Amino acid sequence: MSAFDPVAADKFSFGLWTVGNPGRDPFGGPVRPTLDPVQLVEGLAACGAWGVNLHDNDLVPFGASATERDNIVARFKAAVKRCGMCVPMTTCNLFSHPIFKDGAFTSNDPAVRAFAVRKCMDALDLAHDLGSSVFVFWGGREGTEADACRSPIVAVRHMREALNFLCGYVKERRYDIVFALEAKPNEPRSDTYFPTTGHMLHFISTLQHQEMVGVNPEVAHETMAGLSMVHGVGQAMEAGKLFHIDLNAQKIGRYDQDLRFGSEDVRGAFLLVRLLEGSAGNAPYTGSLHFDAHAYRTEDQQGVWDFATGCMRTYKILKARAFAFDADPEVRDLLGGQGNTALNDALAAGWSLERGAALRAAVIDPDAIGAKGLRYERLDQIMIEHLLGARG
Ligand code: GLT
Ligand code: MN
Ligand code: MN
Repeated sequence: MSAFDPVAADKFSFGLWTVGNPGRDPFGGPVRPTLDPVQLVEGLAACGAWGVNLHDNDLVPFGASATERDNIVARFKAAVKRCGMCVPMTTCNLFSHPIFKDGAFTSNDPAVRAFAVRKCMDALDLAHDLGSSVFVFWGGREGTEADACRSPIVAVRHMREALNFLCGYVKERRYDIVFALEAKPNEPRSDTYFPTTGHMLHFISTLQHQEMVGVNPEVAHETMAGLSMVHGVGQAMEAGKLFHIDLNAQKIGRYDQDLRFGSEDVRGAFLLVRLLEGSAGNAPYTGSLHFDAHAYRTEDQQGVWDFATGCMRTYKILKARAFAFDADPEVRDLLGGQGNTALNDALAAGWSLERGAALRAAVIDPDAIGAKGLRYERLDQIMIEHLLGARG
């Protein structure tokens, strides 16, 4: 067994919709057979994944009777148990059925909003039944083309009402579940409400039970918005709001590609893993590491398992590279020396008359500081050399 082979302690998970993606795209139909959820669980277990995540309708078809549902769920739970896996996250499909064509929680029609909330209540029951501790909300249809159709102010209010309602449901049922909100700037809608993780973070602070709501940033979605995933995730971690993460890869300026983790922007992936693992000294993220990606359309089922294995191996290789980088004596030297610690402590302690006076009295030479090189060229080159395997 190689050091980069996945083990349960890594907490790697995949959605049924990821390894089960048959390769359909807007220009062509499926290129792979649709596998049964039980086959997908078995395949994931064979690859060494720890968890399997799902939408309600990835498992239970829309409109199934209660008996059908119970039989499907019982069979699936038995497979998960037999394979030694778990279902760390469940979510609700609020985007496929035509009723959601103009949004779910933000639809103008109260009947659509009620239907969406009710569907989530059922999906939360399923999440509890499967033992999930996180419930993701991805509002794929919460947006517009004809923007005159609704005020964005009203859309935000309706979104808040739905989430407050569902937080109330979870509390009433005493489910041990938290919510994670996933942003995306566009696709399938022309413009999505709450387009970035930053928008979500502020919105969460306006909710009734904000302590049970965090974010689920996705590499592809932040990249589509032209933003730094690492910075967004860092802000979420600092706020104690990184409840889940969707790992994949994406080229800038493209449709949502959901590529194999680390297959594009390797340095972005490296910096993300470094942050999540805390190799630079920050508190690490301890939740599950979910891959929301799918195999190229060129692949058959074996290629899908190659893809899944690749996501996990690349994560572990980057993790080893991150720790090697942060342990490198030259890196420690370059990042060491935090400057004037008295000023640092005064700023951290906050305003007081005394500290205000101390700041005014401190000897600070702006020209000397401005003239000094920071040696980031060297730092970045060392990082590249670690990444390319030429060092450490
Ligand atoms: C869909 C979307 C993803 C979301 C999933 C959860 S479904 O595949 O593209 O980004 O995370 O609803
Ligand atoms: Mn996602
Ligand atoms: Mn995506």
